[in-house]
Amino acid sequence: MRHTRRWFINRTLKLGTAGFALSHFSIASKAGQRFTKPNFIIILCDNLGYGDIGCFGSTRHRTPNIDRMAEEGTRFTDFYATSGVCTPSRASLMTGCYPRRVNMHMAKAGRPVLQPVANKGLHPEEVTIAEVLKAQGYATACIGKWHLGDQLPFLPTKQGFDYYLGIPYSDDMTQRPGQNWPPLPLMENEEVIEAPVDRTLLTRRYTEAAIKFIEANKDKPFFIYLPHAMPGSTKAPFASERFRGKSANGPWGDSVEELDWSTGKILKALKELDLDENTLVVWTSDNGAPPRNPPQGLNAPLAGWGYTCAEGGQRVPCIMRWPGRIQAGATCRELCTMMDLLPTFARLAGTHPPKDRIIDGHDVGPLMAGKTGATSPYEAFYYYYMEQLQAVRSGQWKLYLPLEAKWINFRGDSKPFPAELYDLKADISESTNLATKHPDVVKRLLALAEKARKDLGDVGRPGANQRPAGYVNDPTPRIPTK
Ligand SMILES: [Ca+2]
Repeated sequence: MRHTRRWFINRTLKLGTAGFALSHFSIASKAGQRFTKPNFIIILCDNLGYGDIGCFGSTRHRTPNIDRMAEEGTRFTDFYATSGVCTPSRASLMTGCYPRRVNMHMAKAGRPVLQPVANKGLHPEEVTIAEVLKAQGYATACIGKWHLGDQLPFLPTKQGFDYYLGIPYSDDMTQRPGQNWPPLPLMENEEVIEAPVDRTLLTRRYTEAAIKFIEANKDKPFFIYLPHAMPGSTKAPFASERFRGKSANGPWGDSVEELDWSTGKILKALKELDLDENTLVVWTSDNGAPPRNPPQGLNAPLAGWGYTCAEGGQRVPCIMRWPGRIQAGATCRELCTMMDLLPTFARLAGTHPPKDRIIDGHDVGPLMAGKTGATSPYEAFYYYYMEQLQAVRSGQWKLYLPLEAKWINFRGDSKPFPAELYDLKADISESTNLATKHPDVVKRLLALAEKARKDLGDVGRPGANQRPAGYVNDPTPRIPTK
């Protein structure tokens, strides 16, 4: 693994400006309207489970706005986050790469995600979705939870975002004894504007900021990345007074219902500003609902919990809506992932992903457009738990790899684990192990796993094509400057 203590500001973006054929979507506009590039909005919830919203089967949470979004768009039932935890997952979404590719698969030994004042962050030379789009003339905003480094060289403003508002890491990382963590900082661009921030107002404030950004940029292409803090990692998620105590599922349900309100407000703003038909909205989650006793979030019908390589940990609800371009009321059951957003958005914006490095994601335009016969671009999808490759999916089959020492927690404790093979098309809940019945399939998936080990690495084994994360020598806390 190549580590570097230096990062270089002189960035050579080999993005080019050549116009790409918009083969899957025609952007022909209404008579009288000028040709414009589409706007993009990614609404990313934190730890929201597969079964936490109505259109994915929840009967506990009232999510009429998200459900309407699904009726007006396409549901993706086999959409994956690349990790069961925040930092690696977000690194993938931003770069279109597996977490191990960009060395963001863990913070350090025993730590899956970055903590405040960490010396590590997404390497400034990595090219984010925001940078790809900014080069195409987009106004770009990140509003919410960043979690890819809280040091100045790693902030959203250094990764292609014109505007940032949010907490740079998890909102459960509040000041605590024995840590040099500052009071929970709400940042605007590179300044702390409030600390500790009132967490009950986060969803509302983020929503208002997103709408303000839409209004301010309605006449030019924009990209908003809206990684909400909720429901998140606190034992009792936060909601504003209007939603607090109102759901049938405690604080978790309250926060989900406020996220639904937020989604409705944003879609309404697009409609009122006549931007509906020129805006692609993607709604998803960074990983599955974590284990709680008693349970709060729900991943059903998927098995397992967030923070793991179970389907419940990494398969997340996803809805994409773009009236006239994405089929209304449709369901896509092909495997695709959060890594696909960068290549797909790049093409839709008339460009392409960086060509000087490996990008793992694919252009899934044909799936989004509901093209007849369009299939998943993935030969295999790899599930990593921190450093360890634990499972592989190819087509309908998911193999949990046989491991002499399978990591079972973040401390690196392990136990031997035999191969488990599931047919996800017939058995979404991973209930019947078919490993002994289909040795041929096991063999094929083991070979695919070996390909990943060579390329991306595994425990104690660097991959041939990993890239370094960024590091600083003297990390400082984010505190108010005045
Ligand atoms: Ca998360």
